[in-house]
Amino acid sequence: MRKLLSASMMCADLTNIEKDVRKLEAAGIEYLHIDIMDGSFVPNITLGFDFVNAIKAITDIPLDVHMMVDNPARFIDRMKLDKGDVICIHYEADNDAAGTLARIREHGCQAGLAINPTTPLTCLEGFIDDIDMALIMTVTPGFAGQKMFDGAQQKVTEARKLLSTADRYIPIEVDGNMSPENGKKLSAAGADIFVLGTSGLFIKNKDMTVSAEEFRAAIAE
Ligand code: S6P
Ligand code: MG
Repeated sequence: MRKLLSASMMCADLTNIEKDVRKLEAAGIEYLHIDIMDGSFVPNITLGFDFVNAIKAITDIPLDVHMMVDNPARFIDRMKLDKGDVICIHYEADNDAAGTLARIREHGCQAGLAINPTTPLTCLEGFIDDIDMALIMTVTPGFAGQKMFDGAQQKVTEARKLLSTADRYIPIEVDGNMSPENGKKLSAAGADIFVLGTSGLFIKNKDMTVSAEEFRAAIAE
């Protein structure tokens, strides 16, 4: 499939979010990635459901909501989303991930399942029929500005192999330290959607359109 870019909104200018949304539209960014944390599953708290709904109301770019919260099912209905949007939950945060993924689909969205760097890929095996996207975390979730873990490329290669057993194409999203260099390696390994934060898009004194073009050029090589 065509490679897609997803902008990590926790790295945007929160004092002038609409201005950044318009810049991301101009840059042709395909998804807006919204990190929701609960201070329990991860040791941080970032954006919330009001932010999701506010962004949804001002743009047509599809949303890619990354829920880093324990028991995410209780919050699905809080977001006004549609069929182009993705809600991604963490395998590690939910004792009934299959049930929550089904609920996300009933809510009218695409369902994604995320795994942490330390979670083995075998954990995805039982969910292939339940997911529309797999999110391979390339940093420990919680904070922007970290370093990609060493085995990320190998893990994406193996994830692509595992997902090829499905009866349809399941995109792989990668999140954490997506610089053009890291994006290039993971694209070659089979990643499709790249979450761009401080390493790839929100860079001080650099135009977002230029950063996005540089990233696209790197992953096309
Ligand atoms: C981290 C979160 C991510 C970050 C993104 C930041 O918990 O899920 O989406 O916002 O990784 O990008 P970078 O380039 O600063 O690592
Ligand atoms: Mg994220």
